[in-house]
Amino acid sequence: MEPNVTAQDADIERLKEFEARIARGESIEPKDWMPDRYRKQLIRMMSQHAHSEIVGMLPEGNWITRAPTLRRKMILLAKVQDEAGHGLYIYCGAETLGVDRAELISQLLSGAAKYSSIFNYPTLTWADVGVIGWLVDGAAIVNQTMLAKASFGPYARAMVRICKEENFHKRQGYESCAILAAGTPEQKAMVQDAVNRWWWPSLMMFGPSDADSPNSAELMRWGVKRKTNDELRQRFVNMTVVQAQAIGLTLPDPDLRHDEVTGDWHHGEIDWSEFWSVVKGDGPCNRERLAARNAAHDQGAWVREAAEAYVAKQAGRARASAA
Ligand code: FAQ
Repeated sequence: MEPNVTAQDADIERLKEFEARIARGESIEPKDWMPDRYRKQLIRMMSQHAHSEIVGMLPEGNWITRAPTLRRKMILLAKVQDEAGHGLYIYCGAETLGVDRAELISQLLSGAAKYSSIFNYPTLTWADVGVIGWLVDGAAIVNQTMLAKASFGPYARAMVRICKEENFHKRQGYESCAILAAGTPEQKAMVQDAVNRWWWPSLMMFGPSDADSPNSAELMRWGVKRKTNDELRQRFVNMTVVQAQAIGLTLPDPDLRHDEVTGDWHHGEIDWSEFWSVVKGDGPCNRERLAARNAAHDQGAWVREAAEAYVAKQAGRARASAA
Protein backbone atom coordinates (compact mmCIF):
# COMPACT_ATOMS: atom_id res chain seq x y z
CA MET A 1 0.00 0.00 0.00
CA GLU A 2 1.30 3.50 -0.84
CA PRO A 3 2.23 5.33 2.39
CA ASN A 4 -0.31 8.10 1.74
CA VAL A 5 -3.18 5.68 1.06
CA THR A 6 -5.22 5.16 4.23
CA ALA A 7 -6.83 1.85 5.16
CA GLN A 8 -10.20 3.48 4.54
CA ASP A 9 -9.19 4.49 0.99
CA ALA A 10 -8.06 0.93 0.36
CA ASP A 11 -11.41 -0.39 1.52
CA ILE A 12 -13.25 2.00 -0.79
CA GLU A 13 -11.10 0.79 -3.67
CA ARG A 14 -11.77 -2.85 -2.77
CA LEU A 15 -15.49 -2.19 -2.51
CA LYS A 16 -15.46 -0.58 -5.97
CA GLU A 17 -13.64 -3.55 -7.44
CA PHE A 18 -16.01 -5.96 -5.64
CA GLU A 19 -19.06 -4.17 -7.04
CA ALA A 20 -17.49 -4.06 -10.50
CA ARG A 21 -17.01 -7.83 -10.36
CA ILE A 22 -20.66 -8.28 -9.44
CA ALA A 23 -21.69 -5.94 -12.26
CA ARG A 24 -19.64 -8.08 -14.67
CA GLY A 25 -21.56 -11.13 -13.47
CA GLU A 26 -18.52 -12.77 -11.85
CA SER A 27 -19.14 -15.03 -8.92
CA ILE A 28 -17.68 -14.17 -5.52
CA GLU A 29 -15.83 -17.09 -3.94
CA PRO A 30 -15.12 -17.69 -0.23
CA LYS A 31 -11.47 -16.56 -0.31
CA ASP A 32 -12.21 -13.38 -2.26
CA TRP A 33 -12.38 -10.04 -0.51
CA MET A 34 -15.96 -9.10 0.37
CA PRO A 35 -17.50 -6.34 2.48
CA ASP A 36 -18.35 -7.36 6.03
CA ARG A 37 -22.03 -6.61 5.40
CA TYR A 38 -22.06 -8.97 2.41
CA ARG A 39 -20.57 -11.76 4.53
CA LYS A 40 -23.04 -11.08 7.36
CA GLN A 41 -26.04 -10.95 5.03
CA LEU A 42 -25.07 -14.25 3.42
CA ILE A 43 -24.48 -15.97 6.75
CA ARG A 44 -27.90 -14.73 7.90
CA MET A 45 -29.71 -15.83 4.78
CA MET A 46 -27.93 -19.14 4.25
CA SER A 47 -28.24 -20.18 7.88
CA GLN A 48 -31.96 -19.33 7.94
CA HIS A 49 -32.33 -21.29 4.73
CA ALA A 50 -30.46 -24.32 6.11
CA HIS A 51 -32.53 -24.23 9.31
CA SER A 52 -35.70 -24.10 7.19
CA GLU A 53 -34.72 -27.26 5.34
CA ILE A 54 -34.05 -29.09 8.60
CA VAL A 55 -37.18 -27.89 10.42
CA GLY A 56 -39.06 -28.43 7.15
CA MET A 57 -38.54 -32.17 7.54
CA LEU A 58 -40.89 -32.23 10.53
CA PRO A 59 -44.36 -31.44 9.10
CA GLU A 60 -44.12 -34.09 6.37
CA GLY A 61 -42.02 -36.50 8.42
CA ASN A 62 -45.07 -36.69 10.64
CA TRP A 63 -46.84 -38.68 7.88
CA ILE A 64 -44.15 -41.22 6.95
CA THR A 65 -45.65 -43.93 9.15
CA ARG A 66 -49.15 -43.21 7.84
CA ALA A 67 -48.56 -42.94 4.09
CA PRO A 68 -51.44 -44.70 2.34
CA THR A 69 -49.38 -46.92 0.00
CA LEU A 70 -45.84 -48.28 -0.23
CA ARG A 71 -45.20 -46.10 -3.30
CA ARG A 72 -46.25 -42.94 -1.44
CA LYS A 73 -44.20 -43.95 1.59
CA MET A 74 -41.06 -44.42 -0.54
CA ILE A 75 -41.56 -41.06 -2.23
CA LEU A 76 -42.11 -39.31 1.08
CA LEU A 77 -39.08 -40.94 2.72
CA ALA A 78 -36.90 -39.89 -0.20
CA LYS A 79 -38.27 -36.35 -0.10
CA VAL A 80 -37.71 -35.88 3.62
CA GLN A 81 -34.18 -37.27 3.26
CA ASP A 82 -33.56 -34.82 0.42
CA GLU A 83 -34.51 -31.92 2.71
CA ALA A 84 -31.93 -33.12 5.25
CA GLY A 85 -29.33 -33.20 2.47
CA HIS A 86 -30.26 -29.66 1.39
CA GLY A 87 -29.87 -28.42 4.95
CA LEU A 88 -26.42 -30.00 5.34
CA TYR A 89 -25.33 -28.73 1.95
CA ILE A 90 -26.33 -25.14 2.77
CA TYR A 91 -24.69 -25.31 6.24
CA CYS A 92 -21.47 -26.34 4.42
CA GLY A 93 -21.86 -23.34 2.11
CA ALA A 94 -22.35 -21.04 5.12
CA GLU A 95 -19.22 -22.47 6.75
CA THR A 96 -17.13 -21.25 3.80
CA LEU A 97 -17.91 -17.75 5.09
CA GLY A 98 -16.05 -18.49 8.31
CA VAL A 99 -18.94 -19.33 10.61
CA ASP A 100 -19.06 -22.42 12.80
CA ARG A 101 -21.89 -24.84 12.08
CA ALA A 102 -22.27 -25.82 15.75
CA GLU A 103 -22.81 -22.14 16.55
CA LEU A 104 -25.52 -21.85 13.87
CA ILE A 105 -27.27 -24.94 15.17
CA SER A 106 -27.21 -23.70 18.72
CA GLN A 107 -28.89 -20.49 17.52
CA LEU A 108 -31.64 -22.59 15.95
CA LEU A 109 -32.09 -24.73 19.05
CA SER A 110 -32.28 -21.75 21.41
CA GLY A 111 -34.92 -20.07 19.25
CA ALA A 112 -32.60 -17.15 18.43
CA ALA A 113 -32.42 -17.95 14.71
CA LYS A 114 -35.22 -17.57 12.20
CA TYR A 115 -36.43 -20.26 9.81
CA SER A 116 -39.24 -20.16 7.27
CA SER A 117 -42.64 -19.29 8.74
CA ILE A 118 -44.30 -21.99 6.64
CA PHE A 119 -43.02 -24.85 8.77
CA ASN A 120 -44.92 -23.64 11.82
CA TYR A 121 -48.25 -24.86 10.46
CA PRO A 122 -49.62 -28.34 11.24
CA THR A 123 -50.12 -31.20 8.77
CA LEU A 124 -53.63 -32.32 9.67
CA THR A 125 -54.43 -34.82 6.90
CA TRP A 126 -52.63 -36.88 4.27
CA ALA A 127 -53.62 -34.29 1.65
CA ASP A 128 -51.33 -31.79 3.41
CA VAL A 129 -48.34 -33.81 2.21
CA GLY A 130 -49.38 -33.41 -1.44
CA VAL A 131 -50.19 -29.73 -0.95
CA ILE A 132 -46.81 -29.06 0.69
CA GLY A 133 -45.08 -30.61 -2.34
CA TRP A 134 -47.18 -28.60 -4.76
CA LEU A 135 -47.35 -25.21 -3.01
CA VAL A 136 -44.44 -25.10 -0.54
CA ASP A 137 -41.85 -26.74 -2.79
CA GLY A 138 -43.39 -24.83 -5.69
CA ALA A 139 -42.81 -21.52 -3.87
CA ALA A 140 -39.33 -22.63 -2.81
CA ILE A 141 -38.41 -23.36 -6.45
CA VAL A 142 -39.52 -19.91 -7.62
CA ASN A 143 -37.37 -18.33 -4.90
CA GLN A 144 -34.40 -20.66 -5.32
CA THR A 145 -34.25 -20.59 -9.11
CA MET A 146 -33.47 -16.92 -8.71
CA LEU A 147 -30.92 -17.64 -5.96
CA ALA A 148 -29.15 -20.01 -8.35
CA LYS A 149 -28.00 -16.76 -10.02
CA ALA A 150 -26.82 -15.25 -6.72
CA SER A 151 -23.42 -13.58 -6.73
CA PHE A 152 -21.94 -15.86 -4.02
CA GLY A 153 -20.62 -18.97 -5.79
CA PRO A 154 -21.19 -21.67 -3.13
CA TYR A 155 -24.80 -20.57 -2.53
CA ALA A 156 -25.62 -20.31 -6.24
CA ARG A 157 -24.14 -23.76 -6.97
CA ALA A 158 -26.02 -25.29 -4.04
CA MET A 159 -29.26 -23.85 -5.44
CA VAL A 160 -28.73 -25.39 -8.87
CA ARG A 161 -28.50 -28.84 -7.39
CA ILE A 162 -31.25 -28.32 -4.83
CA CYS A 163 -33.70 -26.97 -7.41
CA LYS A 164 -33.38 -30.20 -9.41
CA GLU A 165 -34.57 -32.16 -6.40
CA GLU A 166 -37.24 -29.60 -5.49
CA ASN A 167 -38.69 -30.04 -8.98
CA PHE A 168 -39.24 -33.71 -8.26
CA HIS A 169 -40.78 -32.77 -4.91
CA LYS A 170 -43.19 -30.40 -6.53
CA ARG A 171 -44.23 -32.84 -9.23
CA GLN A 172 -44.94 -35.64 -6.81
CA GLY A 173 -47.01 -33.23 -4.69
CA TYR A 174 -48.99 -31.92 -7.63
CA GLU A 175 -49.61 -35.46 -8.88
CA SER A 176 -50.85 -36.49 -5.44
CA CYS A 177 -53.20 -33.47 -5.34
CA ALA A 178 -54.48 -34.20 -8.85
CA ILE A 179 -55.30 -37.78 -7.89
CA LEU A 180 -57.10 -36.74 -4.71
CA ALA A 181 -58.98 -33.99 -6.58
CA ALA A 182 -60.22 -36.57 -9.09
CA GLY A 183 -61.05 -39.10 -6.36
CA THR A 184 -64.07 -39.60 -4.12
CA PRO A 185 -66.00 -36.53 -2.86
CA GLU A 186 -64.27 -37.05 0.53
CA GLN A 187 -60.82 -37.08 -1.07
CA LYS A 188 -61.60 -33.97 -3.10
CA ALA A 189 -62.90 -32.18 0.01
CA MET A 190 -59.78 -33.23 1.93
CA VAL A 191 -57.38 -31.81 -0.65
CA GLN A 192 -59.45 -28.63 -1.07
CA ASP A 193 -59.35 -28.12 2.70
CA ALA A 194 -55.57 -28.54 2.68
CA VAL A 195 -55.22 -25.98 -0.12
CA ASN A 196 -57.43 -23.58 1.83
CA ARG A 197 -55.12 -23.87 4.85
CA TRP A 198 -51.75 -23.71 3.02
CA TRP A 199 -52.41 -21.09 0.34
CA TRP A 200 -51.89 -17.92 2.38
CA PRO A 201 -48.92 -19.25 4.39
CA SER A 202 -47.30 -20.21 1.05
CA LEU A 203 -47.60 -16.61 -0.18
CA MET A 204 -46.00 -15.46 3.10
CA MET A 205 -42.92 -17.61 2.41
CA PHE A 206 -41.68 -14.91 0.02
CA GLY A 207 -41.28 -12.51 2.94
CA PRO A 208 -42.81 -9.12 3.71
CA SER A 209 -43.93 -6.86 0.90
CA ASP A 210 -41.11 -4.85 -0.68
CA ALA A 211 -41.96 -1.70 1.24
CA ASP A 212 -41.38 -3.59 4.51
CA SER A 213 -38.33 -5.61 3.49
CA PRO A 214 -35.29 -4.00 5.15
CA ASN A 215 -32.74 -6.40 3.64
CA SER A 216 -33.83 -6.33 0.01
CA ALA A 217 -32.07 -3.15 -1.14
CA GLU A 218 -28.63 -4.33 0.00
CA LEU A 219 -29.15 -7.88 -1.27
CA MET A 220 -30.30 -6.64 -4.68
CA ARG A 221 -27.40 -4.19 -4.91
CA TRP A 222 -24.93 -7.01 -4.35
CA GLY A 223 -26.66 -9.48 -6.61
CA VAL A 224 -27.69 -11.94 -3.90
CA LYS A 225 -31.35 -11.41 -4.63
CA ARG A 226 -32.17 -10.87 -8.30
CA LYS A 227 -35.89 -10.22 -7.85
CA THR A 228 -37.81 -8.69 -4.97
CA ASN A 229 -40.12 -10.53 -2.57
CA ASP A 230 -43.23 -9.18 -4.31
CA GLU A 231 -41.96 -9.98 -7.80
CA LEU A 232 -41.31 -13.60 -6.88
CA ARG A 233 -44.61 -13.90 -5.03
CA GLN A 234 -46.41 -12.64 -8.15
CA ARG A 235 -44.59 -15.14 -10.33
CA PHE A 236 -45.68 -17.94 -8.00
CA VAL A 237 -49.32 -16.79 -7.98
CA ASN A 238 -49.39 -16.58 -11.79
CA MET A 239 -48.06 -20.13 -12.10
CA THR A 240 -50.24 -21.65 -9.42
CA VAL A 241 -53.66 -20.26 -10.29
CA VAL A 242 -53.69 -22.13 -13.59
CA GLN A 243 -52.36 -25.29 -11.96
CA ALA A 244 -55.24 -25.20 -9.47
CA GLN A 245 -57.75 -24.67 -12.28
CA ALA A 246 -56.31 -27.60 -14.22
CA ILE A 247 -57.10 -30.04 -11.41
CA GLY A 248 -60.44 -28.51 -10.43
CA LEU A 249 -59.38 -26.92 -7.13
CA THR A 250 -60.02 -23.35 -6.00
CA LEU A 251 -57.77 -20.93 -4.14
CA PRO A 252 -59.24 -19.32 -1.02
CA ASP A 253 -59.06 -15.72 -2.19
CA PRO A 254 -62.27 -13.94 -3.26
CA ASP A 255 -60.20 -11.02 -4.57
CA LEU A 256 -58.14 -13.09 -6.99
CA ARG A 257 -58.53 -11.54 -10.44
CA HIS A 258 -56.81 -11.64 -13.78
CA ASP A 259 -55.34 -8.42 -15.14
CA GLU A 260 -55.75 -8.56 -18.90
CA VAL A 261 -53.14 -5.86 -19.44
CA THR A 262 -50.26 -7.24 -17.39
CA GLY A 263 -51.31 -10.88 -17.52
CA ASP A 264 -50.89 -11.07 -13.73
CA TRP A 265 -53.28 -12.67 -11.29
CA HIS A 266 -53.80 -10.10 -8.53
CA HIS A 267 -54.27 -11.56 -5.08
CA GLY A 268 -56.06 -10.14 -2.05
CA GLU A 269 -54.40 -8.59 0.98
CA ILE A 270 -52.05 -10.87 2.91
CA ASP A 271 -52.62 -10.97 6.67
CA TRP A 272 -49.25 -9.55 7.73
CA SER A 273 -50.15 -9.64 11.41
CA GLU A 274 -50.39 -13.42 11.13
CA PHE A 275 -47.04 -13.52 9.30
CA TRP A 276 -45.19 -11.47 11.93
CA SER A 277 -46.75 -13.39 14.78
CA VAL A 278 -45.49 -16.68 13.26
CA VAL A 279 -42.04 -15.17 12.57
CA LYS A 280 -41.83 -13.97 16.18
CA GLY A 281 -42.51 -17.46 17.53
CA ASP A 282 -46.26 -17.50 18.09
CA GLY A 283 -47.42 -19.62 15.15
CA PRO A 284 -49.49 -22.77 15.65
CA CYS A 285 -46.44 -25.08 15.87
CA ASN A 286 -43.37 -22.94 16.66
CA ARG A 287 -42.91 -24.42 20.13
CA GLU A 288 -43.55 -27.97 18.95
CA ARG A 289 -40.99 -27.61 16.13
CA LEU A 290 -38.25 -26.29 18.41
CA ALA A 291 -38.99 -28.96 21.01
CA ALA A 292 -38.70 -31.66 18.31
CA ARG A 293 -35.38 -30.29 17.06
CA ASN A 294 -34.00 -30.04 20.59
CA ALA A 295 -35.08 -33.60 21.39
CA ALA A 296 -33.44 -34.88 18.17
CA HIS A 297 -30.25 -32.99 19.01
CA ASP A 298 -30.13 -34.40 22.55
CA GLN A 299 -30.85 -37.92 21.36
CA GLY A 300 -28.08 -37.59 18.77
CA ALA A 301 -25.43 -36.68 21.38
CA TRP A 302 -24.03 -40.23 21.38
CA VAL A 303 -23.48 -40.10 17.62
CA ARG A 304 -21.45 -36.90 17.91
CA GLU A 305 -19.47 -38.37 20.82
CA ALA A 306 -18.80 -41.59 18.91
CA ALA A 307 -17.67 -39.62 15.83
CA GLU A 308 -15.29 -37.53 17.96
CA ALA A 309 -13.92 -40.66 19.66
CA TYR A 310 -13.34 -42.22 16.24
CA VAL A 311 -11.47 -39.16 14.97
CA ALA A 312 -9.31 -39.10 18.14
CA LYS A 313 -8.55 -42.82 17.74
CA GLN A 314 -7.57 -42.39 14.07
CA ALA A 315 -5.36 -39.43 14.95
CA GLY A 316 -3.69 -41.51 17.69
CA ARG A 317 -3.04 -44.34 15.22
CA ALA A 318 -1.62 -41.91 12.66
CA ARG A 319 0.72 -40.46 15.31
CA ALA A 320 1.81 -43.91 16.43
CA SER A 321 2.61 -45.08 12.89
CA ALA A 322 4.50 -41.83 12.14
CA ALA A 323 6.64 -42.25 15.31
N1 FAQ B 1 -40.25 -16.76 7.45
O1 FAQ B 1 -35.92 -8.03 4.68
P1 FAQ B 1 -36.65 -9.31 4.41
C1 FAQ B 1 -38.05 -24.70 1.56
C2 FAQ B 1 -37.66 -12.39 7.93
S1 FAQ B 1 -36.82 -23.62 1.99
C3 FAQ B 1 -39.51 -16.33 8.49
O2 FAQ B 1 -37.52 -9.36 3.21
P2 FAQ B 1 -34.81 -11.11 3.17
C4 FAQ B 1 -37.67 -26.05 1.07
C5 FAQ B 1 -36.27 -12.12 7.36
O3 FAQ B 1 -35.40 -13.17 7.71
C6 FAQ B 1 -37.65 -22.18 2.60
N2 FAQ B 1 -38.86 -15.14 8.47
O4 FAQ B 1 -35.60 -10.53 4.40
C7 FAQ B 1 -38.56 -27.06 1.66
C8 FAQ B 1 -35.90 -10.81 8.00
O5 FAQ B 1 -35.48 -11.00 9.34
P3 FAQ B 1 -33.94 -10.77 9.82
C9 FAQ B 1 -36.69 -21.19 3.06
C10 FAQ B 1 -38.95 -14.41 7.34
O6 FAQ B 1 -33.77 -12.01 3.68
C11 FAQ B 1 -39.79 -27.33 1.11
C12 FAQ B 1 -37.25 -10.10 8.09
O7 FAQ B 1 -38.25 -11.10 7.99
N3 FAQ B 1 -36.09 -20.51 1.93
O8 FAQ B 1 -39.12 -24.29 1.68
C13 FAQ B 1 -39.68 -14.84 6.22
O9 FAQ B 1 -34.40 -10.00 2.25
C14 FAQ B 1 -40.63 -28.29 1.68
C15 FAQ B 1 -37.43 -9.07 6.99
O10 FAQ B 1 -37.52 -9.71 5.69
C16 FAQ B 1 -35.12 -19.63 2.10
O11 FAQ B 1 -34.69 -19.37 3.20
C17 FAQ B 1 -40.35 -16.05 6.30
N4 FAQ B 1 -41.09 -16.55 5.29
O12 FAQ B 1 -35.91 -11.97 2.37
C18 FAQ B 1 -38.16 -27.77 2.79
C19 FAQ B 1 -34.58 -19.00 0.85
N5 FAQ B 1 -39.58 -13.89 5.26
O13 FAQ B 1 -33.14 -11.91 9.29
C20 FAQ B 1 -39.00 -28.73 3.36
C21 FAQ B 1 -33.49 -18.02 1.12
C22 FAQ B 1 -38.81 -12.90 5.77
O14 FAQ B 1 -33.50 -9.45 9.22
C23 FAQ B 1 -40.25 -29.01 2.78
N6 FAQ B 1 -33.98 -16.80 1.71
N7 FAQ B 1 -38.45 -13.21 7.02
O15 FAQ B 1 -34.03 -10.76 11.32
C24 FAQ B 1 -34.54 -15.78 1.04
O16 FAQ B 1 -34.76 -15.84 -0.16
C25 FAQ B 1 -34.86 -14.52 1.79
O17 FAQ B 1 -34.15 -14.55 3.02
C26 FAQ B 1 -36.38 -14.33 2.08
C27 FAQ B 1 -36.54 -13.09 2.97
C28 FAQ B 1 -37.11 -14.08 0.77
C29 FAQ B 1 -36.97 -15.51 2.81
